[in-house]
Amino acid sequence: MGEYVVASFHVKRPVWISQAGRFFLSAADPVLELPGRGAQLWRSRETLPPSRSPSPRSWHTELTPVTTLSEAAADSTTKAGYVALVGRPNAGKSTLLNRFIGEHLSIVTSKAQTTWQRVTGILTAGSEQLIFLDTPGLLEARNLLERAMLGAALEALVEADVVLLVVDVAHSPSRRDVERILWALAETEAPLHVALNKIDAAGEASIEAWKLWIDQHLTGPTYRISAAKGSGTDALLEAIRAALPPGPFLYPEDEIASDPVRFFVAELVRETIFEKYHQEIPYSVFCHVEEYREDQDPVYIHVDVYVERKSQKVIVVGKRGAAIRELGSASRVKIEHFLGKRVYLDLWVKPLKSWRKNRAHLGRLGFRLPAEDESTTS
Ligand SMILES: Nc1nc2c(ncn2[C@@H]2O[C@H](COP(=O)(O)OP(=O)(O)OP(=O)(O)O)[C@@H](O)[C@H]2O)c(=O)[nH]1
Ligand SMILES: [Mg+2]
Repeated sequence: MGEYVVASFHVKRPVWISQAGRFFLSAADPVLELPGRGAQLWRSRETLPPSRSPSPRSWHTELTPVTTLSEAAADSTTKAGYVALVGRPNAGKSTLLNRFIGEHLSIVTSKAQTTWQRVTGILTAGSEQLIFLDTPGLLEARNLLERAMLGAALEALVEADVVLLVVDVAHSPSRRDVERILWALAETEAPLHVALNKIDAAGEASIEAWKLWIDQHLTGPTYRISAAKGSGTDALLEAIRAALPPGPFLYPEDEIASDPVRFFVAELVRETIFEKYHQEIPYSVFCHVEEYREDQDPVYIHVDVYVERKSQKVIVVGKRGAAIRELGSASRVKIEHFLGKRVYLDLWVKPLKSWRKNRAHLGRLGFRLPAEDESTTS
């Protein structure tokens, strides 16, 4: 009898389940992309040791798909699933993810379009595991970066077991809001829950306007919440837990994130850029950890801060380096809090010409372009 291998494109690497139902994460092989939604269960022809992971190319021959995860887990005593947090920019998705996980995992700012890539937050409680996917806002994409952002949100919708639409009820729904939401929700068949967020800052008129629109166009329960203050979020979490499909846990119980520490470090610098700079600068800057030396005290971290033009470098660095020094010290405080360690942060500002429109640059920086974009040139 072979072992089970769960492959999913959220996990990005094979997960092994022994006969006893325990999970083993294999080393590093990226998993080939599987069609369909959610995780799939594959069975190897023979028992494979947990340390051995087949290369993606050999998967076709070595592994036979036996059933879907939900079918195989019908008699499972646990529940687990992907919960996609989607909505318009600035609705409070990342604030809600952080509230659920209890950590500042996903960056939050008052400016719209803060989240650029999917952020996974894992909550294991009792016999349930919720894997939250925080996503970039459902925007009107004007450049390649924004197309990649929108693609990440749509991908999460396709993969979700439960969809949690977050709307900002402090503002009445605009035509663009509702059009974009309906367009995106067409991607998913998963059960929908709607969080009416920012209830603490909303008047009854805009709440009623959203409720009326939701009643007319969507099916699924609504919850009045404040992700920032925490009101209503426990009841929402309970409802989502109840909606999870049965299945084995997809991550170890003590894991809260699937992204590497480097990702969170770069994001904290980017969050600080959103706080310290204005106009087009936060939207033109991307941060990438180039070097991370954990064996040193303080931990040495070199972050490349990419700008699109030389003139932006002048602004980011500031007069006699004042702005970059301020950025460095504010970012360092956040990173030290996140890591629980002392940090030496080295920021290097580098022009990377029009990187937001350049497929090769975006690919190197870790963005995934939607399939239809890959065959075209920008
Ligand atoms: N008053 C109030 N503000 C909130 C609430 N939730 C979020 N915010 C604020 O709304 C702003 C945007 O929050 P985010 O969590 O970054 O929103 P988002 O949906 O992730 O935004 P993008 O990543 O840009 O799509 C921040 O200033 C938050 O502090 C809430 O319940 N009440
Ligand atoms: Mg966000």
